[in-house]
Amino acid sequence: NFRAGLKQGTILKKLCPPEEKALEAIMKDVLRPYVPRYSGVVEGADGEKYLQMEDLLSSYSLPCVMDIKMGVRTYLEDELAKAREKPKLRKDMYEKMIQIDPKAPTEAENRAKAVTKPRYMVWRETISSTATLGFRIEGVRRGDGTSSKDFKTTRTREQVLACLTSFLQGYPHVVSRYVQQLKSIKVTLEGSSFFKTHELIGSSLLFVHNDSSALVRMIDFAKTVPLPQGVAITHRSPWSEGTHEDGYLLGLENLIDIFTALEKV
Ligand code: 4IP
Ligand code: ADP
Ligand code: MN
Repeated sequence: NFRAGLKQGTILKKLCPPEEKALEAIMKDVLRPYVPRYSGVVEGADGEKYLQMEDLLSSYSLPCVMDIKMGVRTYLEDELAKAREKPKLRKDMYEKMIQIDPKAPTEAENRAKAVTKPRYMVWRETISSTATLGFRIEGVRRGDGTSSKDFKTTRTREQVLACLTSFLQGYPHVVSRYVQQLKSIKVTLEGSSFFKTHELIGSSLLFVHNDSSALVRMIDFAKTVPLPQGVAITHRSPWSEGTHEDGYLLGLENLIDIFTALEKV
């Protein structure tokens, strides 16, 4: 999905039209400083189209990196409607499900050896902290170069706190920088017309630090879409079908709360 950019300090991400539109709009919004600098669509050596954007790691040596997926919901309402109209059975998702919990599928799902995508996505939301805290840890890369995506069942506040403690181990000075930046992002989101008019699904906050600095940026707008005409959301209220609520601010507030608790230890 990613490759090195044509210009130094940039990367290329396979073009997806909603993400292209979102990045274009954000470049004219108050959110701009909190998103990788976007420099347009380019054609890769393979003839495919890519979004060229700032490589957030380029000025870091041995960076620690963490991807936190934001929101209480990870699939679009459109995906739900399509799955209802034309249920597509996903064997790969069934396999991923039984890897984690062999008892999770229903009898019918075991017979089909498959599940629908919304079924899998909702299950993932509830075994992780997504459904309750409005965010989940997706992956971590440590300063020694080792990485882990083994957070699928990290669900409670205490479990999240333990993962974050381990991520920040040895870098005590970065905690307050993360808290400050998360608070600035929150204030900026609350005044952003882009945020007011879009639902952000499956979008992440990327945390990057080393001995000397730390940054948080919003990434992954592949499933960030304009709200339908006449629909407004709080980004905080629980979702039910048709409301388009995403829980982004709920998650951000919980993250700020947990990072603030880490600041005090
Ligand atoms: C993945 O599940 C992630 O949710 C992906 O989101 C999602 O892609 C995949 O759907 C789904 O299988 P696991 O993390 O449990 O493996 P992301 O790309 O943000 O990581 P979408 O396209 O929905 O974001 P499929 O349909 O691509 O398999
Ligand atoms: P996908 O839509 O395939 O999930 P993402 O945009 O979420 O792709 O990016 C996947 C991973 O790539 C992130 O977790 C992060 O580690 C890395 N990444 C994404 N954007 C950037 C960026 N601008 N600079 C550096 N790393 C990035
Ligand atoms: Mn992603």
